[in-house]
Amino acid sequence: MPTPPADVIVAIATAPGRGGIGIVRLSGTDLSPWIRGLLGRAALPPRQAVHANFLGGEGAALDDGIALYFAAPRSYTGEDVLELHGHGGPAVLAGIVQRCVELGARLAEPGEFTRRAFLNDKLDLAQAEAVADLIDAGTAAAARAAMRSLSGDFSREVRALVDALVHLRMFTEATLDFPDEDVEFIEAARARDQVAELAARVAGILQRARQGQLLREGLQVVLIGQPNVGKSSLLNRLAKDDVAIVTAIAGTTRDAVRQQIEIAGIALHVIDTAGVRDLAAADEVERLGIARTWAAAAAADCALVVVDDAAGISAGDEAILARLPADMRRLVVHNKIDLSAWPARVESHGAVTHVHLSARTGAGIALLESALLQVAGWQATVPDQFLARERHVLALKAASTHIAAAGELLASLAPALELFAEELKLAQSALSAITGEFTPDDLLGEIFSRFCIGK
Ligand SMILES: Nc1nc2c(ncn2[C@@H]2O[C@H](COP(=O)(O)OP(=O)(O)O)[C@@H](O)[C@H]2O)c(=O)[nH]1
Ligand SMILES: [Mg+2]
Repeated sequence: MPTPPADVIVAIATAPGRGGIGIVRLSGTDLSPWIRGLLGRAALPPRQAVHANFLGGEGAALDDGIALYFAAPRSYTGEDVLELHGHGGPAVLAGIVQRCVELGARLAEPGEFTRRAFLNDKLDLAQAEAVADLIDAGTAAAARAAMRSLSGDFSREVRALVDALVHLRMFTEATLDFPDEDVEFIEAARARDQVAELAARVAGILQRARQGQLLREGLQVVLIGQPNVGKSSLLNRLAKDDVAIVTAIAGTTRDAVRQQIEIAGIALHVIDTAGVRDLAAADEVERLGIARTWAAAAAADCALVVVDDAAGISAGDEAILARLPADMRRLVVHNKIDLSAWPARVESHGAVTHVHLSARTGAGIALLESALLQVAGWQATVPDQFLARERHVLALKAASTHIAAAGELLASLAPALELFAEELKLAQSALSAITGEFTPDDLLGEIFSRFCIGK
């Protein structure tokens, strides 16, 4: 692991704008020039709030606040850290940062404090990512799952798997030196049982990570259908707010309206679109709106195709369904059941779920919400999700593929132990990438550049 750069970095750690307090944070190997220059003191006691003036170049006070000093390694970054808690105004904080730069500090890059924490082994890569995910979490459930990863639960499970793989590899490598004992090896190490157990553990973690990925990223849902079937009314009902204009005039919605809603902690990004109809009937604005409808549909994870319950699925609706990408998840919503007095209900026709409801009265909306969660792949029964990223899910999938391959090799009468050992090794390196044991520099750059400045 490379040694972290020793230069002193500085950034405003609090959100931009005005606030009760604002925090400027410095990190580096020796902060005494800043303690002297900014606070006029030779040293600060670690981990104690010290009330002080923050001094400008001429010795006049820029602000009056609290200084907190953390001596390495007991700090967020593992280096010496100085936090200046001042008044939360943009000009005040910019003045303090400016003074720090005059004293020789450099402006921190996004995520640089956390990157240093990672390089100094204060947290592993999955935990560092959880820091950013916790800050970005849009729902309470996502925040809880991020906290679980940040506290190291996810990393611990992954590490335990890596340890088990290493153990089995050691056994295998030792046997490889005595080629006649292959079969005894399998018996002695209970290798088949061990591989089966590893496969089950990876599958369990993968399931929890998949759910966490859904929590983190949510689902893009597009409302699509013919004019006047009630798409905008349905959006308003789901959002519990009047976000889209509703009228009895066909062609009211011109531009796509986006709204984030939350169901059981999952963020759904719902897009209401212009109704799809014969282009000859539409004016130019509506034609452009219809083009946007198809663009939005192409980018979504799931389509809610809305139809009029009394009319049923018309030829126009069939055409819309046929034009959706073949692999796109879809639900058909039969709206306006209040007019026909049919009860709200869910029906499955083949692989497609149909929900009969009324956007006007709200009857059947709860059925639609649970159908949406089901289409999204949400399993409320999976406990303790880890707020995982695509990267983690892919690594877990790779590990599970290699463990399965290892299991198949063992199934043969004369197993090829070299290949078996190789599969175990590949599974191990896939898992190690999650916690960052073997992580290329460009991946680190990519991960930390997405952080906010000051974290
Ligand atoms: N009776 C009844 N009318 C509805 C319902 N949903 C929407 N509407 C009416 O249908 C018309 C078109 O609704 P709108 O949401 O603008 O449809 P869109 O063109 O698909 O977005 C409006 O007059 C709505 O009040 C419903 O569930 N029941
Ligand atoms: Mg509309």
